[in-house]
Amino acid sequence: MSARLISLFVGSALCGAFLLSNATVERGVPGPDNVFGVGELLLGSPPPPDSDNDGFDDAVEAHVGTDPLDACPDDPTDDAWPPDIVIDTVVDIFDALTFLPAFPSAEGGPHYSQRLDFSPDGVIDTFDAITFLNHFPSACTP
Ligand SMILES: [Ca+2]
Ligand SMILES: [Ca+2]
Ligand SMILES: [Ca+2]
Repeated sequence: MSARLISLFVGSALCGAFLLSNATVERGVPGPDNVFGVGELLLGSPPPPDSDNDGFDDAVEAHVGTDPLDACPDDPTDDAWPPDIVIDTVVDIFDALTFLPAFPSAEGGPHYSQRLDFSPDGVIDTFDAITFLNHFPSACTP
């Protein structure tokens, strides 16, 4: 088998694996002879919108209460970037010290804060901590 054939085979196998894991085949409506003539291949679902491109979906920002159209605060009252809990354009030890008392906690509990529930599910757990740590330390420019 030539290198070109091997390359073609591997490429086809990878493409097949991708299609099996991501594709949906919509066959459409069968015709009068019960044969599907036209179909549509859908490759996965599009990512949820992140209008300000700050790494947090609009839905997440709506949940935590930050501005989904602003990636970085302009002043200390402009809550725009989810991990910047103490609003000052940097994610640093002060943000971490604000996050930690809420970890772990659940909605209804004394330490829970929806502002810190970065993976919106009513609990502040490892997933929220990982999301915060993915941005610690970092900074943004208004
Ligand atoms: Ca966003
Ligand atoms: Ca901060
Ligand atoms: Ca959560």
